[in-house]
Amino acid sequence: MKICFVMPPMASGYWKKLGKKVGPQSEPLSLCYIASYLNSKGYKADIIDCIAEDLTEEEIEQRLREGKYDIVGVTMLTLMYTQALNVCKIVKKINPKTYVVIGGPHPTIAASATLQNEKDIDFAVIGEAEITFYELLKALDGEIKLSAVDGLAYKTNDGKVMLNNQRKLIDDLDILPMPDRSLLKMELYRPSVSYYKRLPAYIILTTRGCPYRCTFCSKVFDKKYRQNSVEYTIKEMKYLMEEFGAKEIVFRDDTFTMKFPWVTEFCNKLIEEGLNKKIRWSCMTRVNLVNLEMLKLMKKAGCWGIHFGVESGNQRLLNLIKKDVTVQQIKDAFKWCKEAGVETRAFMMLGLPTETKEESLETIRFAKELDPDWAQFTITTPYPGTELYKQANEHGELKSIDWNNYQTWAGFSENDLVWTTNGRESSELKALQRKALREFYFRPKFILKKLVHIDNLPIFRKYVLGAWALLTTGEGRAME
Ligand code: B12
Repeated sequence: MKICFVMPPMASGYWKKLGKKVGPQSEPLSLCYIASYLNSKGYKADIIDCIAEDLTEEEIEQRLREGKYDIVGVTMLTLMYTQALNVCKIVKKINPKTYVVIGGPHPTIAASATLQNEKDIDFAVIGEAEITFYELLKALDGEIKLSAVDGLAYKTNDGKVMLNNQRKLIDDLDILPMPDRSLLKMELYRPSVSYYKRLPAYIILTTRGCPYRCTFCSKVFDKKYRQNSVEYTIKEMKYLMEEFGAKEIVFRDDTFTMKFPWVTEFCNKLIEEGLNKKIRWSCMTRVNLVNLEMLKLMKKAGCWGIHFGVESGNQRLLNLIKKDVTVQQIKDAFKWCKEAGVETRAFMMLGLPTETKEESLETIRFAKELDPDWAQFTITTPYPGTELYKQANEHGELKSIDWNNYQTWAGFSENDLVWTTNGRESSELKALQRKALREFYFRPKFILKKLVHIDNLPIFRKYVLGAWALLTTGEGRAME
């Protein structure tokens, strides 16, 4: 069976405009994991990344036609719904007999509705897909029954949607083969401008699942936290260095430092093997999952930056979104990072449920007071399947279920917000997002700090690019 996985083209709005200038070209590791697993079982799966390759609809059709695939899998984030569906339509136009499978965050929470509404989709995989997809192939070959494939949703001949049993989570992530990046055109990928110091910089994911309960987060992998072994992770780093010349790794895990013993072992291994001198890295975690001692060790092991989901500086709002951290914990984490010499990024949210305009301004002031090296201000967007989505009409009004508009960067697009909390206007929050970014980044203190640390031309170039994008990208402006 000839298999192809497709990352659909970029959604409209921010990701196509501001994102194209300074945003990431991110390796589709989800597809790489599944394809590598299938290939290790003797199948032949390709990947087409329409975002990185910047493919037009005609080019996508041509590539799919040439491949003569029997089954095509398409990733679906909520924001990419229409783009993903377009790919499914193209597949069916070329050959109605080709099976179309969707997977990823959106089908994971809305498998039945999506299958019911869209005639060009045959199967939806819910959650982790490596084993489910493999068993689906066996079912299509007649070896097992479709109804026996856990984690699968499908349509029967009479159009009824069937939802099979839930798939058991993979306990030991090391059983999965390392994502085979040779399936991708690796020269096309780079993180967004503020996420790296040196290129090539590539992403690795070491974990799945998160036990925390933030109301805005789309849970793809359930609560159970699982992590690759230190050995597996270091092998993956070495592979990226040797095969693709990686100078830097961006760990994209939501909570990289959940297990202190893991972090200690990982850092000690990097130092022991002298890898801390050869490769630098950054990661993402929560403020309650770091301490000064650990940060100093991480710095020694080559970690240059940590990104924290701060969201707000207001304790009432932090409690309301079930962030389970205190304002003091936030302040401590940023202070310790400074002490350890680790750069920081604060992810902030504007327009949280019940947030007043004064509280939004407080969030911007708090970000400046924390004084991280980078700050990101996104607009609260209730994604389907989240607790926030369920509460949306209690604290405000959900104005659209056009998934194209579910943009956290709406301040940089023409669309109105899909949701605002009671008493707040879309236009006010969009303007606030632009104000927050400009106020944060165009402070003399910030500019001076960055200028002092410029030690090579590419770094200078990326700062200019970032500043230019902020100045020239905004609502109503023409953005090529
Ligand atoms: C890296 C990342 C990004 C990267 C790259 C995304 C990409 N192209 O893969 C960047 C920075 C570009 C990004 C951007 C955004 N992201 Co993002 N991102 C992630 C992150 C941290 C990791 C994704 C990942 O690689 N996971 C590892 C792989 C193995 O897991 P996976 O992707 O879920 O894939 C597994 C299954 O879902 C499934 N699967 C996935 N695809 C497919 C396809 C088929 C055919 C099948 C069968 C199965 C399948 O099988 C995979 C293996 O088991 C996740 C959070 C997370 N921890 O997963 C958020 C996440 C995916 N992002 C999210 C969001 C909201 C966004 C943005 C909208 C954010 C914004 N601020 O605007 C944008 C949208 C960008 C766009 N293209 O339109 C949400 C998605 C919610 C939703 N309902 O769609 C997530 C889940 C975060 C969250 N918890 O809320 N993101």
